[in-house]
This record gives sequence, structure tokens and C-alpha cells, in this order.
Amino acid sequence: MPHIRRAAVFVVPMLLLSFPLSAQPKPEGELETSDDATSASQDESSETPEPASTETRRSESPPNAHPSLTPAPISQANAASSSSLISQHDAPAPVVENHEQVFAEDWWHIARPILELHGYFRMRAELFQNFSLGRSDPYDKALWPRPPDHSYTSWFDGQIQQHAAHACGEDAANPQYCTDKTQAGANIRFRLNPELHVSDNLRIMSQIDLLDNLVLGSTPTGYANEPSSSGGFARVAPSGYTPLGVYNETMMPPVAGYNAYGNSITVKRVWGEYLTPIGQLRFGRMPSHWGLGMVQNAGDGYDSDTQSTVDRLMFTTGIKALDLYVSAAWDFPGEGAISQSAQQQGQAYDLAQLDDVNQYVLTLMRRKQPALQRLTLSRGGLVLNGGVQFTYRHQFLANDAFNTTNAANLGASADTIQDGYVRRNAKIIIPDLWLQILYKKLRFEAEAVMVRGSLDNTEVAGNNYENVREDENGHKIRQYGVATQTEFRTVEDRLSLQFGFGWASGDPDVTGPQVGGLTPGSGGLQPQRTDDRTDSTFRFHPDYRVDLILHRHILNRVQGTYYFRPSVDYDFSRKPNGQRFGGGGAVIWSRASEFVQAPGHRRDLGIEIDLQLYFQSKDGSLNDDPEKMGGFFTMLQYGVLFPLGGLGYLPGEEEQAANQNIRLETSAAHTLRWFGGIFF
Ligand SMILES: [Ca+2]
Ligand SMILES: [Ca+2]
Ligand SMILES: [Ca+2]
Repeated sequence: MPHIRRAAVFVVPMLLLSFPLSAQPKPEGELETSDDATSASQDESSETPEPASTETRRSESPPNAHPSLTPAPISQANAASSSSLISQHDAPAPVVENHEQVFAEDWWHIARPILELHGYFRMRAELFQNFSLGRSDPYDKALWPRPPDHSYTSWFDGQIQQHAAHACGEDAANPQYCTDKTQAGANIRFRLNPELHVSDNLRIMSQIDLLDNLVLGSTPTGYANEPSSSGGFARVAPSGYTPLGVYNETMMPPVAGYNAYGNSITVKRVWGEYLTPIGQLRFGRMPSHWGLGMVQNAGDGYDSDTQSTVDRLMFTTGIKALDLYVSAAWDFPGEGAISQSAQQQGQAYDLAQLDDVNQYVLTLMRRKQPALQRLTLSRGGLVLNGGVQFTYRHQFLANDAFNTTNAANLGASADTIQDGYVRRNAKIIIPDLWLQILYKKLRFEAEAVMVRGSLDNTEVAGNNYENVREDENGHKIRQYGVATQTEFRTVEDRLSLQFGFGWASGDPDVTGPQVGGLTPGSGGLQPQRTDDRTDSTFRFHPDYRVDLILHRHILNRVQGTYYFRPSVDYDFSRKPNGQRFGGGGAVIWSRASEFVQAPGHRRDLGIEIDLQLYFQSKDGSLNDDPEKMGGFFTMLQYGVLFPLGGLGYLPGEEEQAANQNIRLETSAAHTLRWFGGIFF
């Protein structure tokens, strides 16, 4: 017994801060439903800067969901469930006999934070076929390099190079060249969004990914690395039990720098929210999302891979009667070198102020409350939502050096950091407009952004302030982007007809380093070929997805291109319990904004056709927003991209290569995807 008593002493204080896990069975009325919860948590990120009051959350719940998620005064059942873990002797007496008699002070004595756990587990299997589009570019110039097990002859500007995997064919003694245009695999992610509700107006939000986009099969026992004496990594010799890859026995957890670049647990965000009588305070590392997500995109969708996460202190207030909200944020996009030490604990601090990237964000928004919005629409009225997010970013000094003795490496000395400084003097303003028009079953949404700024110097070391045109010293940023979505629902909302459009400004002075010049490759800032020195290629947030092949993978995002995207989705079967089975298709016509950035110097890049089938189990919410799901969801997608002249070769190139006995051509790419996920 003494042994147990000792343990209990430790347990008690922890249990006072403890919480009923959602996995535990709950008494009636304890309110923990996946549907409502998922939608609530995703509302947080997707609708900056609306204060997430309890009222809002309630009103946005689907009709079948339970009303509230915030801590209720402790009930007998709840107290019993936790005290059963403590010995009777240490168990707190059930203070509350009748929870309707609770007074505020009692509440604080016995209230305990409640943990809500939301998120998803997903697996995605993907097949890429011929994503190089049959182009014969060398690996370092290609938009999509050919697989290493594919043998081919590359041609670039008259240069011929052989890339051979020479071990295939029937005869092991006389191997042939391998050819394989397919890349296939699968990945998983377990995403947790724990919310710790301390009280109605106080909570701690977070996001933790486990096995974050782990490529299945990438961390077998026999595969390990250590730091290489010549930089980078060196693979460690395998043990005698797994001498060859084919003998691998089991999987190891991913460990950064050992068998992967990332770890098995990744804490993406943690932030606090405090609702005061005059508005909401948010502070910490949090999602940022605005409008359609063209620029700031929380990336909290079920099929998302990239996010906008900001280190921020933000205050949001508004006039609820007018549906007006205003928020001001102070961001920390990059502080430069800090005083951290590998040998000591304690609090590190920012070493210098002039090298900070500073950012301030002001958001003004009108947004009708969802319940009133539904009411207005059902009466045939018009709903107008919209706003502007205004961002100002600046940096004066910068140490962006790498691979030199002046770089701000971890633990670098003040001398080193100082020697690596250049005068950046960058000032960037980003006004981002968002408009949403809802009328009956029609939705029209648009986002338009301008990125306008200047820099004294774009070099990592050295100074390129002076231009040959003396009145045009320095460098400019002039980028523009537009995205629109139009959707019409009919046939009892089962049929959705959509039209998407997007435009990202290009840069007529940029060609390369990849073929064309739409993508920046890995070589830093793309060089300007003229003395114009204006960086004008606008890039959408990579999670703003419009297709399955061209922008999603080959170009990596919408950048320097524009597209037209008619699409349709139809629910073959749709039940009141949330179960849905349906399919859809989209056609995407993509063009380059500046023809010189297309590899073939023609605007037309390609036509892509994407098809899908999807199934949502009955546990799913009735919400039509596919980002707010519960239960099991699966889909099968197929896409084909037909490259047009812009993804082909320059007029003279085919002839020039033909004279060297090389045939240049392009061909279609295909993809096949399976998605399976469990949402809670
Ligand atoms: Ca600093
Ligand atoms: Ca600072
Ligand atoms: Ca330019």
C-alpha cells in the first residue's frame, strides 16, 4: 500500500490538470463529436481573423452535431471516472452535488482543462508515369528529372550526354539498358490537432504530425547514415544480419540525419487563444490563412502537403452586429542568428536587431455569421463577404551566406555573423483582396494580390545595388496574382458545376535555370537577363491545387502561368446520415504568362484531364465542405496531361538535335492516386 500511496501523490496534481480523452467512453451530454470538432478546428485556421467564440463554433456546427465543446462544469460521472485512477484515500471528495449550483469560485477550484483531439490518419498511394513528358533534358535542367533506372540520351543546347542504367535484359551475363518511366509509392501521415480548453475563453491549440508524409519503405533496418567527413552524409555499412537491401527485416522510425531528413514526431504549431470582452488575443506559432488560400494557406486540408505557419502575436476585434472584423498582427518571419548554445540550457535570445525580417499584418473583413448566412440564402437573398489583408515586410541587414566561413551557422560567433552581413534594405507591401458573393446556389469567390517592393542588394555576399541605368539602382518586386472560383449547385445539391481561373504574373527577363524559367530550381534567386531588374514571377501557395500533374508536381505550384478549369462533381448516392458516393472530372488548360518562360517559347503549356471517384462513410459530417470531414473517406483519382508547344522545344532545337541524330519529342504524362483516410 505505501508503494501505491506514493504513486498517488504524484498522480493527484497531474489529474487536477487532466482531461477525459476522447477515446474514453463518455456519459451522455459530454459532447465530443468528431464532426463538429473537425469542422470547428479547421474553421480556426481557414477563417482568419474571425474571433472563434463559442457562439461562432456552435452556429457553424452541422445540424446533427452536439452543441458545445467547451468544458462543462464537472459532473459526478466525470469526477468518478478520474478518481477511479487514484486510491480512494486521495480521491477528492465529490465537491459538486448538483452542477447547476456551481459558483464561479468553485468552478476554478475543480475545473480541469479538457483535451479535444482532432486530426486524421491518411495513406496515399501514387503512381507517376512519364512526368518528364518525354523531354530529353539533363537531370539538372529538367522540370521533372527522369527516373534513375531509366536510360536515355540527354540533349541540351547541342550538348549530348548518356545516362545509363546498364543491368537489365534477359541475359545476366550480357546486360541491356534499363528503361522505366514509372515512379510509384505510398506515404502516410497521422495528424493530431490537440486543443486544450482551459475555460470558455482560454485555450491552447496545437498541431503535431506523427510519421509526417513518411514514404513507406524508406526507413528499413539496413539503412543508416552518419555525418560525412567531406560534408553531407555517408551511408553506414549494414550489419551481417541485413547485409543487402533484400534481407531487410523490419522498419525503423525515421530519425533526422540518420535515416531521414525528418523525425517521427514533428510539432508544427502551438499557440494560445484568449477571448477578452473586447476581442481575441492569439499568440505563438499558428496557421495563417486568407481568402482562397492563394498566398496564405493553412494547408489543413485532407490532401494538403504544405502550409503557411507564422510566429505571431495577433489581436482581433470587431463589431459583430455589422459582421465587421479587424485584426492586427506582429509577425516574426526571421530573426537571424540567436544566442543558442549546444552545451547549455537556458533561454536563447536574438543577437541583433538590424538583421530581423519584420512583418506587420492588418486585416479588415466583413463576414456574415454562418447561421445568418444560411438563413439569408434560403430566403433567396444575396450575401457579400470580403476584405483586405495588408502585409508590410522589411529587412535591413541580412546574413544569408552559406558554405562559407561567414555563414550564420548554428553557434556562429558574433565576428562570423558580422562578416557575413550585406545591406538588403528590403521593403515589401502585400495588399491581398478577397471577395465572396453567395446567391441561392451560386458561389463566386475571388482573390487578388499585389506584391510590390524593393531591395538594395540581392547578393548573398557582395553588392549589386548599382545598375547600368543609374536612375534604376537597386531591385524591384512587382508581382500580381488573381484566383477565382465559381460554383453552382443543383439537383438537390448533388451536382456541382465549377469554373476555376487563376493568373500569376511572369517575368519576361527570366529564362532558366531549369528549361524555360517558370521554376526557380535550387540555385537561389533566378537571374534577370536584362538591366530591368524587376522580379515579377508571382507564385501561388503550393497548396492551392488546381490539377494533379502539371502545377501540382511538374511546376510544383501555379507560377508564371494562368489556367482555366471547368469541372463537375456529382454525388451518385447521398444519404442523410452523411454517406456519399460520387465522382467528378476537371479539364485544365494552362498557359504561360510570359512566353519566354515556357521551354518552347509558346504560351500553351498543356491540357490536363483529371477524373475521380470518392466515398465518404456515414460517420462523415453532413457538411458539404470536403475539408471538414469525419469518419472514413477514400478516393481514386486519375489524371492525364497532354503537353502543348510551350512544354516542347524551341523551333530550331529539334532540327539541331536531328543533325546530331537525336530525336526530340514530348509525350503525355499519367497519374493514378488512391487516398484513404480516417478523420476525427
Ligand atoms: Ca536578429
Ligand atoms: Ca529581433
Ligand atoms: Ca524581370
